[in-house]
Amino acid sequence: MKHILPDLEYTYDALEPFIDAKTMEIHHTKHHQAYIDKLNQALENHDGLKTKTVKELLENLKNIPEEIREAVRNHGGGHYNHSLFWPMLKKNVPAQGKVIEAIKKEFNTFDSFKEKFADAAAKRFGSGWAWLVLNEERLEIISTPNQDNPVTVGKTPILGLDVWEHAYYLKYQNKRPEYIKAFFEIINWEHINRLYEHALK
Ligand code: MN3
Repeated sequence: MKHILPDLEYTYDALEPFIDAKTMEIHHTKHHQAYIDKLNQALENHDGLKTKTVKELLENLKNIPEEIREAVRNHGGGHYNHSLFWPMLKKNVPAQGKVIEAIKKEFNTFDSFKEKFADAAAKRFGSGWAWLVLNEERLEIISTPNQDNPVTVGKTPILGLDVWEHAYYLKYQNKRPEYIKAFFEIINWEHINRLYEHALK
């Protein structure tokens, strides 16, 4: 089983003006595709791993043969992170549902959640991701370097933001905080709510 690029559920210009169409197209067809190609390449001589989902590979990273562990971590992580990220994005979805109630409970107010999440995203040095995760029963904000995914440390991603420069540089150049601010306008809270309810089970 080869890993393949998932289709987007929307057109490349669907997130304009918050994320431009060109960035979306390159990000999906070039960057995401490259992670998949390199993951498939790494798994080429490891038939036992070819039946595993990318999530299973990342959950069990320590059991991956050492000679391909870094490749699976980076390229498998890149594939999984982006596969999670695309459906998290949609314009004009109101912030409501069980996950919003849980966010308010954990972070006092929705604004203070936004502030903490934006802070984690802004302070991630170099390339990486900011996440809202479920850790046991509680929501938590973390960030990860490179393409590391929270499942490797036993946490369930609920919301994620790609803060690699390739995610925003064409439109925002070095202004990562402006990209982070725009992100809050395009969160598909219906989808995030489904991820949260699923994670609770
Ligand atoms: Mn990316």
